[in-house]
Amino acid sequence: MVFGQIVIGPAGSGKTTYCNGMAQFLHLIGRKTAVINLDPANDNLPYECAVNIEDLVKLEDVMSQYDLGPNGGLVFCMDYLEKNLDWLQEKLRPLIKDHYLIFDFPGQVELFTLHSNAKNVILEMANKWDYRLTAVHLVDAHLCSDPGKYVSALLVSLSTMLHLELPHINVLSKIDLIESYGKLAFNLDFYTDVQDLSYLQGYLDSDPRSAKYRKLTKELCEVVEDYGLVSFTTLNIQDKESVMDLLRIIDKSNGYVFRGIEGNINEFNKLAAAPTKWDYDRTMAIQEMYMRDDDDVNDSDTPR
Ligand SMILES: Nc1nc2c(ncn2[C@@H]2O[C@H](COP(=O)(O)OP(=O)(O)O)[C@@H](O)[C@H]2O)c(=O)[nH]1
Ligand SMILES: [Mg+2]
Repeated sequence: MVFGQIVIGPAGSGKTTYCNGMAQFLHLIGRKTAVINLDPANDNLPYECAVNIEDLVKLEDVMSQYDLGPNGGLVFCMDYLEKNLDWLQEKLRPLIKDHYLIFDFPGQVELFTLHSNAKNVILEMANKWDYRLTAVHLVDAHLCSDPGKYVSALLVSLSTMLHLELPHINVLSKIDLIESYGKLAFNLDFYTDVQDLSYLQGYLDSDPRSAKYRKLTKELCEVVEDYGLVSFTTLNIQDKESVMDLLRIIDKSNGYVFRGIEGNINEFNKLAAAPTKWDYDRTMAIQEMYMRDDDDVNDSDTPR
């Protein structure tokens, strides 16, 4: 079974840095990983990519040939990828045997809230090719420093979740820099848990510019709260603990954590109901045990 991550989020939110950091971390813990660059606007990739969309279509060529700007060019490139999915499938074929896949996607928000091309690429992988994928949606933690920007981050996160229909983790990236934007109006938990947005209202009212949009903001916050879907986890890509904590959540959401125990419904139920942190190391131990058993069986050629 193929497992992986779809890395998305606005331009500059840290996607490429994340793909590099996460791939290095996975390499350190012994998980064979391939990073696939599907963002034609990425240059100077910090990671060694196993597949690069540049080999299929180049943003510069598209922009000059069709007289498009960078945004239009990217939409074209995603359309082109959607029409050439067999190219992607062929490139991934040698990897899917034993690699965990990380996809670095473009940062144009409209690709994940509005257009269907990137979504169709992702759904083809998830539904037709049966890859188990989690969307890792990065949002720059800097947006917490301004209540208006925070509301926009909530809306983008919610729209992306509803649009993609995948297991989805929202991440406040670059959390190491959060202090550098001044003191936050609320504790960090307030921003990550998204529990009672009415407190934001009072804060927004104190700024005459945002007071003008009081009613609109209130309604938008109510939409986010009524769905009850958006919450965030935090990430400092330089910090191994932080990357590990995020990986635990991702592994549970796309089912990687249940790998190897499909046949054991009791074990499956226990793991599904347990808190993420607690069960992780135990799960890994169980998986290793099952895999060792499998190896023993295979080695001795005993019929199962
Ligand atoms: N301090 C800090 N900087 C980061 C982090 N992640 C990314 N960056 C920086 O943010 C900038 C944009 O990152 P990039 O990965 O290119 O974003 P992308 O456009 O979403 O792919 C780069 O200068 C990175 O070095 C982080 O966790 N902490
Ligand atoms: Mg990038």
